[in-house]
Amino acid sequence: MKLDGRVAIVTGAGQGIGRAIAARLREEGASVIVADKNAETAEKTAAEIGATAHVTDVSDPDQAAAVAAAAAERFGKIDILVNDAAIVPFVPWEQLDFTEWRRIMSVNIDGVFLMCKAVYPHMKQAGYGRIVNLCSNVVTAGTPNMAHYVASKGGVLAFTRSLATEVGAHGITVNAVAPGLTDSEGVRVTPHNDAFDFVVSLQAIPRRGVPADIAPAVAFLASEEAHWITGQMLTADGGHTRH
Ligand code: 4PL
Repeated sequence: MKLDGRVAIVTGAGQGIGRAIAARLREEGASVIVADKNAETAEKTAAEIGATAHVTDVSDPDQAAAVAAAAAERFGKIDILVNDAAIVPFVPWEQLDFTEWRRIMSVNIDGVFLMCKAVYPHMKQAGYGRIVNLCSNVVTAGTPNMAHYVASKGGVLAFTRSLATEVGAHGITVNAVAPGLTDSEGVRVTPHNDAFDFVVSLQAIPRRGVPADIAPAVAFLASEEAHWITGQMLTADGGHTRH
């Protein structure tokens, strides 16, 4: 299998796209740490896929450092970091205030920064690493009712390119995967759930995206064979956006 012997941390892996990614990395042979702020879903998912649960709020510097330390302690190294943890809000611009803006930024962009900082010393020392950041096709589509989320994902994309440039000499690649609207638990509880018919009508492939549609793109970028690809965004959205 592609990821035999590899050690991966997947944030936001208790449910949704993160769960599908964690399951896929396990199927490819990796040891996986399911990091999620929700202890119940983290433990349930970890038990179901044969992974290790770690309760982690990625917006907290100490907790981000702790999950990296726990992974390194248990498995001796960290080969792969998938930054999936994110909040998916639905707030029209006129209702958007600074408290809500900061709530999204603290997880969606601060969390990516903190997790990259936490794993970097381990990857640098090994001379190998694969970082995959979950972005979104909203950075291309300019999707409404989530300007703060769109800004956070634009930040993730730009950060991905810049970090890739700084760490390439250490054998570390940094890429982004951009899903479109995907039928996950996080989306289902928001009014985005009512947008599926419209979004499907824009896609080249006319059906709802599901978490398992996203995982293969992440597994590829997390593999050794993606070694010449870095600083890129791979869109996996059924052809909704083309750019
Ligand atoms: C096209 O990432 O990509 C709604 C909600 N619509 O979170 C997303 C689209 C949403 C998206 C997203």
